[in-house]
Amino acid sequence: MNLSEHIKFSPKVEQALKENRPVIALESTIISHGMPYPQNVETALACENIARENGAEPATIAIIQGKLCVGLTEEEIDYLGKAGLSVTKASRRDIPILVARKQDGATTVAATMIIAALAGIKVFATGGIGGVHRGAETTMDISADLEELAQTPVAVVCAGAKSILDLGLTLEYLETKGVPVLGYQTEMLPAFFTNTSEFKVDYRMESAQEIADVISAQRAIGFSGGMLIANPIPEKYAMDAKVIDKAIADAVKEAEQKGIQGKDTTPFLLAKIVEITGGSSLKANIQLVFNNVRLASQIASKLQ
Ligand code: PSU
Ligand code: MN
Repeated sequence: MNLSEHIKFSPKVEQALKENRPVIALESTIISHGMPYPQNVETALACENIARENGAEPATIAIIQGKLCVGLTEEEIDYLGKAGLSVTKASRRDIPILVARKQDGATTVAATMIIAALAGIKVFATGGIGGVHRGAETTMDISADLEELAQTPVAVVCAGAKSILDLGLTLEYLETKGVPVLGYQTEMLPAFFTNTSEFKVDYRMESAQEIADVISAQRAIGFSGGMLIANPIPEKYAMDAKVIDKAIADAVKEAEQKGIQGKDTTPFLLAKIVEITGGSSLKANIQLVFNNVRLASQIASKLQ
């Protein structure tokens, strides 16, 4: 068996890659585990349109019946959205099992990076990455996304990190692993729902071209890792810091009380925050993802 038996490209993505046109990767855990139905499916389809409007072919990535799929049909996106938590949340460790068993998996940032890299896609847009969780000094809950950023050559555009994570420790971990953290038109790490935090990014970038040049340099000198591009939520969609901080603190407390662990932690917290904020966090979440898709598409276009 060789790799090509395991990867399946959609015709549009295959064509775009063949013609060396800009392509961006999109993940699928955000669809099944990151947002409720039907907003998850609407958002995923809207992201694909926004990528095309900005000159990039979208490749939404998931594992379907054991195939590493690069580019999904509308039916597949709808299936992942409807199935929700019943689909396996697939990170690096899960991929061989799902492939061997010919099962389905919604890919996390880590797994999406792996499949994007196999497909030759260099830029990936998401909402938030996993990171070092609050309390990780006792739980050791550190997302596999960080290890992937250290070793897989894909640039990930996100809206910073949610404060369900320990932002300071997440940045320390990325520094140790040698992952560049670039701020798009900001010196401060955005905190997902809000456009700033008390933490600094490594470098401020002014344009998509400047970011594309850093990616090209990373490849040219033969570095194997990825990089993180933090793109602040547009001001008009940003949430009130007090409101969202309280919602996150309450969600984290409830997760502890209920003994939520391991891969269930992030989806539990995401759903709880939507519930506590009466859906206003979901609106912000959707807009920041759109904003990231726009920037990722521009970067991919400049990389050509
Ligand atoms: N953060 C978000 N939304 C998400 C996720 C994280 O704001 O949907 C998802 C991403 O797929 C990310 C995964 O890769 O959760 C991280 O999960 P864990 O913390 O279990 O590694
Ligand atoms: Mn974890």
